[in-house]
Amino acid sequence: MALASRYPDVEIPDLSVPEFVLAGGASRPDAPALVDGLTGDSISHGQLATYVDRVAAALAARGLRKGDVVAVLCPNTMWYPVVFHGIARAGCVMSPINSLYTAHEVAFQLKDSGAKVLVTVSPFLDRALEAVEQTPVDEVVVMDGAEGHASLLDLITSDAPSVQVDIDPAEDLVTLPYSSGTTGLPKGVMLTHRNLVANVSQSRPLVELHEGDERIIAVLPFFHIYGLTVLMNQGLQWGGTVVTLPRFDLEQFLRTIQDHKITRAFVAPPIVLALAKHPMVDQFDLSSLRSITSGAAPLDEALAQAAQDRLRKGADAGVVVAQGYGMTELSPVSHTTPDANRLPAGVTSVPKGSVGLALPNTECRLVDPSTGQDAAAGERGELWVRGPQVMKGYLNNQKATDETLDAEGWLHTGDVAVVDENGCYTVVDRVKELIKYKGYQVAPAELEAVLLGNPAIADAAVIGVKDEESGEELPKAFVVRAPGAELTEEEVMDYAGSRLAPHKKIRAVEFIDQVPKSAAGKILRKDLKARA
Ligand code: 4UW
Repeated sequence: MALASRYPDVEIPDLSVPEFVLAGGASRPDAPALVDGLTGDSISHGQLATYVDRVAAALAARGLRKGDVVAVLCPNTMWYPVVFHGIARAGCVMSPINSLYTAHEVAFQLKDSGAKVLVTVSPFLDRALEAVEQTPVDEVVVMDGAEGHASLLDLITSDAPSVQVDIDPAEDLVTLPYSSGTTGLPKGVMLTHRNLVANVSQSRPLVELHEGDERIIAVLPFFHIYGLTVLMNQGLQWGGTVVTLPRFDLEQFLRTIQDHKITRAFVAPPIVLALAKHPMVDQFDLSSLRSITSGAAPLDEALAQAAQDRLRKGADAGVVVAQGYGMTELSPVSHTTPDANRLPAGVTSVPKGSVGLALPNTECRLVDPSTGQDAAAGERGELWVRGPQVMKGYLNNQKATDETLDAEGWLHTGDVAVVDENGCYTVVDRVKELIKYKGYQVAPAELEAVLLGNPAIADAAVIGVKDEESGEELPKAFVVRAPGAELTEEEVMDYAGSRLAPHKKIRAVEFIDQVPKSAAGKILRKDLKARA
Protein backbone atom coordinates (compact mmCIF):
# COMPACT_ATOMS: atom_id res chain seq x y z
CA MET A 1 0.00 0.00 0.00
CA ALA A 2 1.35 3.38 -0.96
CA LEU A 3 1.86 5.83 1.89
CA ALA A 4 0.86 9.29 0.69
CA SER A 5 2.70 12.48 1.58
CA ARG A 6 1.15 14.53 4.37
CA TYR A 7 1.32 17.53 2.08
CA PRO A 8 -1.05 18.34 -0.80
CA ASP A 9 0.47 17.98 -4.26
CA VAL A 10 2.20 20.99 -5.77
CA GLU A 11 2.08 21.95 -9.41
CA ILE A 12 5.31 21.39 -11.29
CA PRO A 13 6.03 24.15 -13.80
CA ASP A 14 6.57 22.88 -17.33
CA LEU A 15 9.87 24.72 -17.71
CA SER A 16 13.52 23.94 -18.37
CA VAL A 17 15.84 24.14 -15.36
CA PRO A 18 17.41 27.50 -16.34
CA GLU A 19 14.01 29.08 -17.09
CA PHE A 20 12.64 27.92 -13.75
CA VAL A 21 15.66 28.56 -11.54
CA LEU A 22 16.79 31.89 -13.00
CA ALA A 23 13.26 33.30 -12.80
CA GLY A 24 13.71 33.27 -9.01
CA GLY A 25 16.03 36.27 -9.10
CA ALA A 26 14.50 38.07 -12.08
CA SER A 27 12.76 40.69 -9.92
CA ARG A 28 16.00 41.44 -8.06
CA PRO A 29 18.56 41.78 -10.87
CA ASP A 30 21.04 43.81 -8.81
CA ALA A 31 20.99 41.57 -5.74
CA PRO A 32 23.85 39.10 -5.39
CA ALA A 33 23.01 35.62 -6.67
CA LEU A 34 26.44 34.18 -5.98
CA VAL A 35 29.25 35.23 -3.70
CA ASP A 36 32.75 33.80 -3.45
CA GLY A 37 33.03 33.16 0.28
CA LEU A 38 36.81 33.60 0.22
CA THR A 39 37.21 36.79 -1.83
CA GLY A 40 33.78 38.41 -1.47
CA ASP A 41 33.49 38.72 -5.28
CA SER A 42 29.92 38.36 -6.47
CA ILE A 43 27.64 37.81 -9.46
CA SER A 44 24.21 39.47 -9.41
CA HIS A 45 21.03 37.72 -10.53
CA GLY A 46 20.99 39.97 -13.61
CA GLN A 47 24.59 39.13 -14.50
CA LEU A 48 23.95 35.46 -13.95
CA ALA A 49 21.15 35.48 -16.53
CA THR A 50 23.37 37.31 -19.05
CA TYR A 51 26.39 35.04 -18.50
CA VAL A 52 24.24 31.92 -18.83
CA ASP A 53 22.92 33.17 -22.15
CA ARG A 54 26.50 33.81 -23.38
CA VAL A 55 27.82 30.41 -22.29
CA ALA A 56 24.91 28.68 -24.05
CA ALA A 57 25.58 30.72 -27.21
CA ALA A 58 29.30 29.91 -27.14
CA LEU A 59 28.65 26.18 -26.69
CA ALA A 60 26.16 26.16 -29.57
CA ALA A 61 28.64 28.06 -31.74
CA ARG A 62 31.14 25.25 -31.09
CA GLY A 63 28.67 22.82 -32.62
CA LEU A 64 27.28 21.35 -29.42
CA ARG A 65 23.68 20.23 -29.86
CA LYS A 66 20.77 19.11 -27.72
CA GLY A 67 21.67 16.01 -25.74
CA ASP A 68 25.45 16.39 -26.04
CA VAL A 69 27.25 15.78 -22.75
CA VAL A 70 29.56 18.39 -21.24
CA ALA A 71 31.49 17.18 -18.20
CA VAL A 72 32.56 19.52 -15.42
CA LEU A 73 35.53 18.81 -13.14
CA CYS A 74 35.68 21.74 -10.79
CA PRO A 75 35.46 22.58 -7.08
CA ASN A 76 32.72 24.93 -5.89
CA THR A 77 33.20 28.44 -7.22
CA MET A 78 30.63 31.11 -7.98
CA TRP A 79 31.21 30.35 -11.66
CA TYR A 80 30.05 26.73 -11.43
CA PRO A 81 26.34 27.70 -11.66
CA VAL A 82 27.11 29.89 -14.70
CA VAL A 83 28.62 26.85 -16.42
CA PHE A 84 25.85 24.46 -15.36
CA HIS A 85 23.00 26.71 -16.49
CA GLY A 86 24.83 27.67 -19.68
CA ILE A 87 25.18 24.00 -20.57
CA ALA A 88 21.53 23.39 -19.69
CA ARG A 89 20.29 26.37 -21.70
CA ALA A 90 22.15 25.03 -24.74
CA GLY A 91 20.11 21.83 -24.30
CA CYS A 92 23.24 19.91 -23.33
CA VAL A 93 23.66 17.58 -20.36
CA MET A 94 26.07 18.46 -17.55
CA SER A 95 27.90 15.48 -16.10
CA PRO A 96 29.50 16.56 -12.81
CA ILE A 97 32.77 14.82 -11.87
CA ASN A 98 34.06 14.49 -8.32
CA SER A 99 37.01 16.91 -7.89
CA LEU A 100 38.96 14.32 -5.94
CA TYR A 101 38.93 11.73 -8.70
CA THR A 102 42.16 10.34 -10.14
CA ALA A 103 42.77 10.67 -13.89
CA HIS A 104 41.69 7.05 -14.25
CA GLU A 105 38.34 7.69 -12.52
CA VAL A 106 37.78 10.87 -14.55
CA ALA A 107 38.48 8.96 -17.77
CA PHE A 108 35.92 6.30 -16.82
CA GLN A 109 33.17 8.88 -16.46
CA LEU A 110 34.17 10.80 -19.60
CA LYS A 111 34.09 7.62 -21.66
CA ASP A 112 30.95 6.19 -20.13
CA SER A 113 29.00 9.44 -20.48
CA GLY A 114 30.33 10.09 -24.01
CA ALA A 115 31.28 13.65 -23.02
CA LYS A 116 32.29 15.91 -25.91
CA VAL A 117 33.70 18.78 -23.86
CA LEU A 118 35.31 18.88 -20.43
CA VAL A 119 35.22 22.09 -18.39
CA THR A 120 37.83 22.30 -15.64
CA VAL A 121 40.14 24.68 -13.75
CA SER A 122 43.88 25.21 -14.20
CA PRO A 123 44.98 23.41 -10.99
CA PHE A 124 43.25 20.28 -12.34
CA LEU A 125 44.48 20.62 -15.91
CA ASP A 126 47.25 18.00 -15.82
CA ARG A 127 44.85 15.44 -14.39
CA ALA A 128 42.16 16.45 -16.88
CA LEU A 129 44.50 16.14 -19.87
CA GLU A 130 45.78 12.76 -18.71
CA ALA A 131 42.16 11.57 -18.46
CA VAL A 132 41.08 13.07 -21.77
CA GLU A 133 43.85 11.28 -23.68
CA GLN A 134 41.95 8.03 -23.30
CA THR A 135 38.58 9.47 -24.37
CA PRO A 136 36.77 11.04 -27.33
CA VAL A 137 36.53 14.48 -25.65
CA ASP A 138 37.07 17.19 -28.33
CA GLU A 139 37.88 20.19 -26.19
CA VAL A 140 38.97 21.09 -22.68
CA VAL A 141 37.78 24.49 -21.48
CA VAL A 142 39.79 25.90 -18.55
CA MET A 143 37.57 28.25 -16.58
CA ASP A 144 40.35 30.44 -15.20
CA GLY A 145 42.40 30.18 -18.41
CA ALA A 146 45.42 28.20 -19.60
CA GLU A 147 47.48 28.50 -22.75
CA GLY A 148 45.89 26.78 -25.71
CA HIS A 149 42.48 26.47 -24.05
CA ALA A 150 39.36 28.59 -24.16
CA SER A 151 38.50 30.18 -20.79
CA LEU A 152 35.16 30.96 -19.23
CA LEU A 153 35.85 34.63 -19.99
CA ASP A 154 36.15 33.68 -23.67
CA LEU A 155 32.74 32.02 -23.47
CA ILE A 156 30.95 34.82 -21.65
CA THR A 157 32.38 37.51 -23.91
CA SER A 158 31.56 35.60 -27.10
CA ASP A 159 29.39 37.44 -29.60
CA ALA A 160 27.76 34.25 -30.87
CA PRO A 161 24.01 34.63 -31.43
CA SER A 162 21.76 33.65 -28.49
CA VAL A 163 20.21 30.21 -28.77
CA GLN A 164 16.64 29.12 -28.23
CA VAL A 165 16.75 25.36 -27.88
CA ASP A 166 13.43 23.56 -27.79
CA ILE A 167 13.55 21.59 -24.54
CA ASP A 168 10.99 18.99 -23.53
CA PRO A 169 11.35 19.09 -19.74
CA ALA A 170 9.85 15.63 -19.19
CA GLU A 171 12.09 13.89 -21.72
CA ASP A 172 15.32 15.84 -22.07
CA LEU A 173 18.19 15.24 -19.68
CA VAL A 174 19.80 18.13 -17.87
CA THR A 175 22.35 16.34 -15.75
CA LEU A 176 24.12 13.01 -15.59
CA PRO A 177 25.67 12.46 -12.17
CA TYR A 178 27.22 9.06 -11.37
CA SER A 179 26.04 6.72 -8.66
CA SER A 180 26.55 3.04 -7.98
CA GLY A 181 22.92 2.81 -6.89
CA THR A 182 22.21 -0.38 -5.01
CA THR A 183 24.87 -2.56 -6.62
CA GLY A 184 27.81 -2.64 -9.02
CA LEU A 185 29.96 0.04 -10.63
CA PRO A 186 29.07 3.76 -10.87
CA LYS A 187 26.41 4.42 -13.51
CA GLY A 188 25.16 7.58 -15.19
CA VAL A 189 21.91 8.67 -13.52
CA MET A 190 19.64 10.23 -16.16
CA LEU A 191 17.88 13.23 -14.62
CA THR A 192 15.55 15.33 -16.72
CA HIS A 193 14.76 19.03 -16.53
CA ARG A 194 11.44 18.05 -15.00
CA ASN A 195 13.11 15.92 -12.30
CA LEU A 196 15.10 18.91 -11.02
CA VAL A 197 12.32 21.47 -11.46
CA ALA A 198 10.01 19.11 -9.56
CA ASN A 199 12.42 18.55 -6.72
CA VAL A 200 12.91 22.26 -6.02
CA SER A 201 9.14 22.84 -6.33
CA GLN A 202 8.32 19.96 -4.00
CA SER A 203 10.62 21.25 -1.26
CA ARG A 204 9.15 24.72 -1.28
CA PRO A 205 6.02 24.20 0.91
CA LEU A 206 8.24 22.91 3.73
CA VAL A 207 10.23 26.13 3.94
CA GLU A 208 9.24 29.38 5.60
CA LEU A 209 10.96 31.47 3.00
CA HIS A 210 12.16 34.97 3.86
CA GLU A 211 11.83 36.50 0.37
CA GLY A 212 14.95 38.34 -0.63
CA ASP A 213 16.61 37.45 2.65
CA GLU A 214 17.98 33.93 2.35
CA ARG A 215 21.72 33.29 2.18
CA ILE A 216 22.84 29.71 1.65
CA ILE A 217 26.34 28.45 2.35
CA ALA A 218 27.52 26.13 -0.42
CA VAL A 219 30.35 24.09 1.02
CA LEU A 220 29.03 20.69 -0.01
CA PRO A 221 30.14 20.11 -3.58
CA PHE A 222 28.01 21.10 -6.55
CA PHE A 223 29.33 17.95 -8.25
CA HIS A 224 27.11 15.92 -5.92
CA ILE A 225 23.38 16.07 -6.63
CA TYR A 226 22.69 17.33 -3.09
CA GLY A 227 24.87 20.39 -3.79
CA LEU A 228 23.51 20.87 -7.29
CA THR A 229 19.78 20.76 -6.47
CA VAL A 230 19.50 21.83 -2.85
CA LEU A 231 22.32 24.34 -2.44
CA MET A 232 22.68 25.78 -5.94
CA ASN A 233 19.34 25.51 -7.69
CA GLN A 234 17.05 25.79 -4.71
CA GLY A 235 19.04 28.75 -3.37
CA LEU A 236 18.93 30.58 -6.71
CA GLN A 237 15.27 29.73 -7.31
CA TRP A 238 14.44 31.30 -3.95
CA GLY A 239 16.01 34.50 -5.32
CA GLY A 240 18.53 34.10 -2.52
CA THR A 241 22.30 34.42 -2.37
CA VAL A 242 24.48 31.32 -2.64
CA VAL A 243 27.87 31.78 -0.96
CA THR A 244 30.43 29.30 -2.26
CA LEU A 245 33.42 27.71 -0.54
CA PRO A 246 35.77 25.45 -2.49
CA ARG A 247 36.28 22.92 0.33
CA PHE A 248 35.40 22.33 3.96
CA ASP A 249 37.67 24.12 6.38
CA LEU A 250 35.98 24.64 9.75
CA GLU A 251 37.33 28.13 10.39
CA GLN A 252 36.47 29.36 6.89
CA PHE A 253 33.04 27.78 7.19
CA LEU A 254 32.31 29.48 10.51
CA ARG A 255 33.72 32.82 9.39
CA THR A 256 31.64 32.72 6.22
CA ILE A 257 28.43 32.05 8.18
CA GLN A 258 29.24 34.96 10.47
CA ASP A 259 30.41 37.48 7.87
CA HIS A 260 27.75 36.73 5.25
CA LYS A 261 24.94 36.27 7.79
CA ILE A 262 24.10 32.86 6.36
CA THR A 263 20.50 31.79 7.04
CA ARG A 264 20.53 28.18 5.76
CA ALA A 265 23.19 25.51 5.92
CA PHE A 266 22.72 22.16 4.19
CA VAL A 267 25.50 19.88 5.33
CA ALA A 268 26.60 16.29 5.95
CA PRO A 269 27.09 14.63 9.36
CA PRO A 270 30.84 15.38 9.81
CA ILE A 271 30.01 19.11 9.81
CA VAL A 272 27.32 18.65 12.47
CA LEU A 273 29.90 16.72 14.51
CA ALA A 274 32.28 19.68 14.30
CA LEU A 275 29.50 22.12 15.23
CA ALA A 276 28.66 20.06 18.29
CA LYS A 277 32.18 19.40 19.50
CA HIS A 278 34.86 21.75 18.19
CA PRO A 279 36.00 24.52 20.58
CA MET A 280 36.44 26.99 17.69
CA VAL A 281 32.67 27.18 17.16
CA ASP A 282 32.26 29.43 20.22
CA GLN A 283 34.46 32.13 18.69
CA PHE A 284 31.98 32.98 15.94
CA ASP A 285 28.56 34.60 15.82
CA LEU A 286 26.33 32.09 14.05
CA SER A 287 23.03 33.63 15.16
CA SER A 288 21.90 34.39 11.59
CA LEU A 289 21.30 30.66 10.98
CA ARG A 290 17.66 29.55 10.74
CA SER A 291 18.25 25.92 9.87
CA ILE A 292 21.02 23.39 9.53
CA THR A 293 19.88 20.36 7.57
CA SER A 294 22.07 17.28 7.42
CA GLY A 295 21.89 14.48 4.90
CA ALA A 296 23.89 12.02 2.77
CA ALA A 297 24.59 9.67 5.69
CA PRO A 298 23.06 8.83 9.06
CA LEU A 299 23.24 11.52 11.75
CA ASP A 300 23.14 10.50 15.38
CA GLU A 301 20.12 11.94 17.18
CA ALA A 302 22.04 13.02 20.29
CA LEU A 303 24.67 14.70 18.15
CA ALA A 304 22.04 16.72 16.26
CA GLN A 305 20.50 17.78 19.58
CA ALA A 306 23.92 18.72 21.01
CA ALA A 307 24.74 20.88 17.98
CA GLN A 308 21.37 22.63 18.21
CA ASP A 309 21.62 23.23 21.97
CA ARG A 310 25.09 24.64 21.60
CA LEU A 311 24.20 27.02 18.78
CA ARG A 312 21.07 28.22 20.58
CA LYS A 313 23.17 28.95 23.67
CA GLY A 314 20.29 28.05 25.94
CA ALA A 315 17.70 30.26 24.20
CA ASP A 316 14.32 28.69 23.44
CA ALA A 317 14.18 29.82 19.83
CA GLY A 318 16.84 29.86 17.21
CA VAL A 319 18.43 27.54 14.73
CA VAL A 320 16.95 24.10 14.12
CA VAL A 321 19.32 21.20 13.40
CA ALA A 322 17.50 18.43 11.54
CA GLN A 323 17.82 15.86 8.77
CA GLY A 324 16.75 15.23 5.24
CA TYR A 325 17.23 12.19 3.06
CA GLY A 326 18.04 11.83 -0.56
CA MET A 327 19.61 9.73 -3.24
CA THR A 328 21.12 10.71 -6.59
CA GLU A 329 18.40 8.68 -8.31
CA LEU A 330 15.80 10.93 -6.56
CA SER A 331 17.16 14.25 -7.83
CA PRO A 332 17.87 13.88 -4.79
CA VAL A 333 15.29 14.76 -2.10
CA SER A 334 12.40 12.54 -1.07
CA HIS A 335 12.22 13.43 2.65
CA THR A 336 13.16 16.38 4.77
CA THR A 337 12.37 18.16 8.01
CA PRO A 338 10.16 21.21 7.45
CA ASP A 339 10.53 24.53 9.20
CA ALA A 340 8.56 24.50 12.46
CA ASN A 341 5.56 26.43 11.13
CA ARG A 342 5.38 24.36 7.96
CA LEU A 343 4.54 21.10 9.75
CA PRO A 344 1.41 19.33 8.51
CA ALA A 345 -1.71 19.65 10.65
CA GLY A 346 -1.53 17.56 13.80
CA VAL A 347 2.26 17.15 13.78
CA THR A 348 4.06 19.17 16.41
CA SER A 349 7.67 18.14 15.94
CA VAL A 350 10.00 15.86 14.02
CA PRO A 351 12.39 13.64 16.00
CA LYS A 352 16.03 14.54 15.39
CA GLY A 353 16.92 10.99 14.44
CA SER A 354 14.26 11.07 11.73
CA VAL A 355 14.86 12.20 8.14
CA GLY A 356 11.53 14.02 8.19
CA LEU A 357 8.41 13.81 6.08
CA ALA A 358 7.87 12.77 2.49
CA LEU A 359 7.78 15.76 0.15
CA PRO A 360 4.57 16.65 -1.70
CA ASN A 361 3.87 14.47 -4.79
CA THR A 362 5.94 11.71 -3.16
CA GLU A 363 4.53 8.29 -2.33
CA CYS A 364 6.43 5.78 -0.23
CA ARG A 365 6.27 2.09 0.52
CA LEU A 366 8.14 0.13 3.18
CA VAL A 367 8.55 -3.37 1.85
CA ASP A 368 9.67 -6.50 3.65
CA PRO A 369 12.45 -7.74 1.34
CA SER A 370 11.90 -11.37 2.27
CA THR A 371 8.23 -11.41 1.23
CA GLY A 372 7.91 -8.45 -1.15
CA GLN A 373 4.86 -7.41 0.93
CA ASP A 374 4.32 -4.12 2.74
CA ALA A 375 5.70 -4.18 6.25
CA ALA A 376 3.15 -4.04 9.07
CA ALA A 377 2.49 -0.62 10.62
CA GLY A 378 5.49 0.50 12.64
CA GLU A 379 7.72 -2.26 11.22
CA ARG A 380 10.85 -1.74 9.17
CA GLY A 381 10.95 -2.26 5.44
CA GLU A 382 12.95 -1.29 2.37
CA LEU A 383 11.99 2.25 1.38
CA TRP A 384 10.47 2.56 -2.09
CA VAL A 385 9.75 6.00 -3.50
CA ARG A 386 7.53 7.13 -6.37
CA GLY A 387 7.23 10.69 -7.59
CA PRO A 388 8.27 13.22 -10.23
CA GLN A 389 11.82 13.35 -8.83
CA VAL A 390 12.52 9.70 -9.69
CA MET A 391 15.24 9.36 -12.35
CA LYS A 392 14.54 8.34 -15.91
CA GLY A 393 16.97 5.43 -15.54
CA TYR A 394 20.65 4.56 -15.75
CA LEU A 395 22.46 5.52 -18.96
CA ASN A 396 22.89 2.58 -21.34
CA ASN A 397 22.09 0.10 -18.59
CA GLN A 398 18.59 -1.30 -18.85
CA LYS A 399 19.41 -4.20 -16.55
CA ALA A 400 20.49 -1.96 -13.66
CA THR A 401 17.50 0.31 -14.35
CA ASP A 402 15.08 -2.62 -14.18
CA GLU A 403 16.63 -3.82 -10.93
CA THR A 404 16.14 -0.43 -9.27
CA LEU A 405 13.09 1.11 -10.88
CA ASP A 406 10.12 -1.23 -11.23
CA ALA A 407 7.37 -1.24 -13.85
CA GLU A 408 5.04 0.75 -11.58
CA GLY A 409 7.55 3.56 -11.16
CA TRP A 410 8.80 2.65 -7.67
CA LEU A 411 12.45 3.40 -7.00
CA HIS A 412 13.86 0.75 -4.65
CA THR A 413 16.28 2.71 -2.49
CA GLY A 414 18.18 -0.12 -0.79
CA ASP A 415 17.67 1.70 2.52
CA VAL A 416 15.61 0.30 5.36
CA ALA A 417 13.28 2.68 7.18
CA VAL A 418 10.41 2.91 9.62
CA VAL A 419 7.62 5.47 9.70
CA ASP A 420 5.83 6.77 12.80
CA GLU A 421 2.18 7.77 13.19
CA ASN A 422 3.00 11.36 12.16
CA GLY A 423 4.54 10.31 8.87
CA CYS A 424 8.13 10.91 10.04
CA TYR A 425 10.56 8.42 8.49
CA THR A 426 13.72 7.12 10.13
CA VAL A 427 16.41 5.34 8.12
CA VAL A 428 17.59 2.40 10.21
CA ASP A 429 19.77 0.31 7.90
CA ARG A 430 21.14 -0.06 4.40
CA VAL A 431 20.69 -3.32 2.50
CA LYS A 432 22.55 -2.22 -0.64
CA GLU A 433 26.27 -2.63 -1.25
CA LEU A 434 27.00 1.11 -1.15
CA ILE A 435 29.35 2.42 1.54
CA LYS A 436 29.18 6.08 2.57
CA TYR A 437 32.41 7.74 3.75
CA LYS A 438 31.92 11.35 4.92
CA GLY A 439 28.79 11.45 2.75
CA TYR A 440 30.65 10.36 -0.41
CA GLN A 441 29.77 7.21 -2.29
CA VAL A 442 32.16 4.29 -2.18
CA ALA A 443 31.09 1.40 -4.40
CA PRO A 444 32.53 -1.95 -3.19
CA ALA A 445 32.40 -3.34 -6.74
CA GLU A 446 34.70 -0.56 -7.93
CA LEU A 447 37.26 -1.22 -5.19
CA GLU A 448 37.07 -4.95 -5.84
CA ALA A 449 37.72 -4.42 -9.56
CA VAL A 450 40.81 -2.36 -8.74
CA LEU A 451 42.11 -4.97 -6.29
CA LEU A 452 41.63 -7.76 -8.83
CA GLY A 453 43.96 -5.83 -11.15
CA ASN A 454 46.82 -6.74 -8.81
CA PRO A 455 48.42 -10.05 -9.90
CA ALA A 456 49.19 -10.89 -6.27
CA ILE A 457 45.46 -10.85 -5.46
CA ALA A 458 43.42 -13.92 -6.42
CA ASP A 459 40.08 -12.63 -5.13
CA ALA A 460 38.72 -9.76 -3.06
CA ALA A 461 35.55 -8.45 -1.45
CA VAL A 462 34.91 -5.08 0.16
CA ILE A 463 32.36 -4.13 2.81
CA GLY A 464 31.80 -1.14 5.10
CA VAL A 465 32.55 -1.60 8.79
CA LYS A 466 31.40 0.93 11.34
CA ASP A 467 34.09 2.80 13.23
CA GLU A 468 32.65 3.36 16.70
CA GLU A 469 34.78 6.41 17.41
CA SER A 470 33.96 8.51 14.32
CA GLY A 471 30.66 6.88 13.46
CA GLU A 472 31.94 6.54 9.87
CA GLU A 473 31.72 3.45 7.74
CA LEU A 474 35.22 2.40 6.75
CA PRO A 475 35.87 0.35 3.59
CA LYS A 476 37.43 -2.96 4.58
CA ALA A 477 38.87 -5.43 2.07
CA PHE A 478 38.91 -9.20 2.45
CA VAL A 479 41.72 -10.42 0.24
CA VAL A 480 42.70 -13.86 -1.03
CA ARG A 481 46.42 -13.89 -1.93
CA ALA A 482 47.42 -15.48 -5.24
CA PRO A 483 49.28 -18.79 -4.78
CA GLY A 484 52.87 -18.08 -3.69
CA ALA A 485 52.27 -14.30 -3.48
CA GLU A 486 53.57 -12.39 -0.51
CA LEU A 487 51.41 -9.37 0.11
CA THR A 488 51.05 -7.21 3.21
CA GLU A 489 48.05 -5.21 4.38
CA GLU A 490 49.92 -1.98 3.62
CA GLU A 491 50.66 -3.12 0.08
CA VAL A 492 46.98 -3.78 -0.52
CA MET A 493 46.00 -0.35 0.83
CA ASP A 494 48.74 1.44 -1.13
CA TYR A 495 47.86 -0.36 -4.35
CA ALA A 496 44.21 0.70 -4.18
CA GLY A 497 45.03 4.11 -2.69
CA SER A 498 47.19 5.13 -5.64
CA ARG A 499 44.41 4.33 -8.12
CA LEU A 500 41.35 5.78 -6.37
CA ALA A 501 40.16 9.08 -4.92
CA PRO A 502 41.03 9.57 -1.21
CA HIS A 503 37.50 8.91 0.08
CA LYS A 504 37.65 5.43 -1.49
CA LYS A 505 40.76 4.43 0.51
CA ILE A 506 40.68 0.93 1.92
CA ARG A 507 41.11 1.44 5.64
CA ALA A 508 41.37 -2.17 6.83
CA VAL A 509 42.51 -5.43 5.26
CA GLU A 510 41.97 -9.03 6.29
CA PHE A 511 43.47 -11.96 4.42
CA ILE A 512 41.15 -14.90 3.96
CA ASP A 513 41.32 -18.27 2.16
CA GLN A 514 38.19 -17.82 0.10
CA VAL A 515 35.58 -15.12 -0.52
CA PRO A 516 32.17 -16.49 0.51
CA LYS A 517 29.90 -16.61 -2.56
CA SER A 518 26.43 -17.82 -3.44
CA ALA A 519 25.88 -20.58 -5.96
CA ALA A 520 25.38 -17.86 -8.57
CA GLY A 521 28.78 -16.36 -7.72
CA LYS A 522 27.50 -13.34 -5.80
CA ILE A 523 29.65 -12.22 -2.89
CA LEU A 524 27.86 -13.00 0.39
CA ARG A 525 28.47 -9.65 2.01
CA LYS A 526 26.26 -10.52 4.97
CA ASP A 527 28.68 -13.32 5.92
CA LEU A 528 31.62 -10.94 5.72
CA LYS A 529 29.76 -8.35 7.81
CA ALA A 530 29.04 -10.98 10.45
CA ARG A 531 32.71 -11.93 10.46
CA ALA A 532 33.86 -8.28 10.72
N1 4UW B 1 20.36 9.12 6.75
C1 4UW B 1 20.89 7.95 6.38
C2 4UW B 1 20.25 10.14 5.86
C3 4UW B 1 20.71 9.90 4.53
C4 4UW B 1 21.28 8.63 4.24
C5 4UW B 1 21.31 9.85 2.45
O1 4UW B 1 25.19 9.96 -2.79
P1 4UW B 1 23.74 9.59 -2.80
O2 4UW B 1 23.18 9.03 -4.02
O3 4UW B 1 22.84 10.85 -2.45
C6 4UW B 1 22.81 11.52 -1.27
C7 4UW B 1 21.83 12.58 -1.15
C8 4UW B 1 21.61 13.17 0.05
C9 4UW B 1 20.70 14.26 0.29
C10 4UW B 1 20.22 15.01 -0.69
C11 4UW B 1 19.27 16.10 -0.47
C12 4UW B 1 18.91 16.36 0.92
O4 4UW B 1 18.12 17.28 1.18
C13 4UW B 1 19.48 15.58 1.91
O5 4UW B 1 19.19 15.85 3.17
C14 4UW B 1 19.42 17.14 3.68
C15 4UW B 1 20.34 14.56 1.58
O6 4UW B 1 23.58 11.24 -0.38
O7 4UW B 1 23.56 8.56 -1.61
C16 4UW B 1 22.29 8.06 -1.29
C17 4UW B 1 22.36 7.24 -0.03
O8 4UW B 1 22.91 7.99 1.06
C18 4UW B 1 22.32 7.54 2.29
C19 4UW B 1 21.31 6.45 1.90
O9 4UW B 1 21.92 5.19 2.00
C20 4UW B 1 21.01 6.81 0.46
O10 4UW B 1 20.49 5.74 -0.30
N2 4UW B 1 21.65 8.66 2.96
N3 4UW B 1 20.75 10.62 3.39
N4 4UW B 1 19.75 11.30 6.25
N5 4UW B 1 21.36 7.67 5.17
